[in-house]
Amino acid sequence: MAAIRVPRGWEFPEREATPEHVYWNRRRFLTTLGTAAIGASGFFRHAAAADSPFPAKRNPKYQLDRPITAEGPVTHYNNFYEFTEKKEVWKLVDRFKTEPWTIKISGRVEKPQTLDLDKLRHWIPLEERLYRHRCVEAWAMAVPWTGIPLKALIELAEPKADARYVRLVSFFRPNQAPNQKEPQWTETEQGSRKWYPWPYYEALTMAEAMNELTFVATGIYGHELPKQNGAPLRLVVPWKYGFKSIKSIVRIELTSKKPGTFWNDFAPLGNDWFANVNPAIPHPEWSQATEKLIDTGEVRPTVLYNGYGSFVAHLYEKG
Ligand SMILES: Nc1nc2c(c(=O)[nH]1)N[C@H]1C(S)=C(S)[C@@H](COP(=O)(O)O)O[C@H]1N2
Ligand SMILES: [Mo]
Repeated sequence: MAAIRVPRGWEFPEREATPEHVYWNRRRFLTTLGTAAIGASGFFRHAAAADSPFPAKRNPKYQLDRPITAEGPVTHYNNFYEFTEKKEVWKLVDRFKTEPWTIKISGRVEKPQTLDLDKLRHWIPLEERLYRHRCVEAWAMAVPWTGIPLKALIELAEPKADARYVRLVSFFRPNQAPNQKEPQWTETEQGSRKWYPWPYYEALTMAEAMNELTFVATGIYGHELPKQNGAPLRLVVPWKYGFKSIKSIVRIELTSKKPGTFWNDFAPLGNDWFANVNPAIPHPEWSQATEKLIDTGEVRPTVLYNGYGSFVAHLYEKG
């Protein structure tokens, strides 16, 4: 269902000419206007679809150590290379069709599934969680996601005993995602020129995938995910660098062998397979000791596992 379009404060054209820090500071003044606009579009959507799962109840277990990042920056400063290698993904997503959407769960499972996302949202109750989000590029934000634990999806398919990894795959639609069109070549950090191995793919160990933190989001800030944030369904693994949190998932495959991952295969230096946030391991081109909040510009020390050690450190301790 299409949302009713309400112009938002941050879409005013003068932003093009505004230096970034001034723009984001001014954006904070506009929050009131933005919230009112979202509230209105939300109201009409819900009136038309009485069974809307939004907004979902917040799960109080997951607490932040910083304010929630303003919505404008979170939805207008994105990494989504299928569309562009620049941050302004939101300008290029119009042709991307996220409805209808099905997700296949296959591989080492008793009951392979083809799930219709629209139905799924109503079968499994959604919850909201506040998570820190840290990109390998050393910027960070704090986001209210709406979704379900990945575990709930995996359990629908009944994993076999030899399932050891979970591989997740994004869409391949060159006609809808301009940066998937060939021929376009890019320079890797290692100096060789090669084309991205679309579609984007990621993987977790089974224990990581079943961890309570591992989340799949269909929403953000109390409404559906915008396309630039990975609609209609994206992974959220908050103790890992953002590239693990694969967007717009079409396939989930349980495997017994370790699958490759997009960034680790393409440019392994700085893009570790596990990619756990770690201030002590620098990227080859920059330190990971600190991170910069995208809305305020505040610089904070990076925390091991992005501060989620109490949930996940046991996964990596040698026994
Ligand atoms: N399919 C796909 N998923 C992706 C990416 C991508 O380019 N394609 N970029 C990743 C990176 S590097 C980050 S930091 C996060 C960014 O998520 P956000 O734009 O919602 O903040 O998405 C990740 N998921
Ligand atoms: Mo990232």
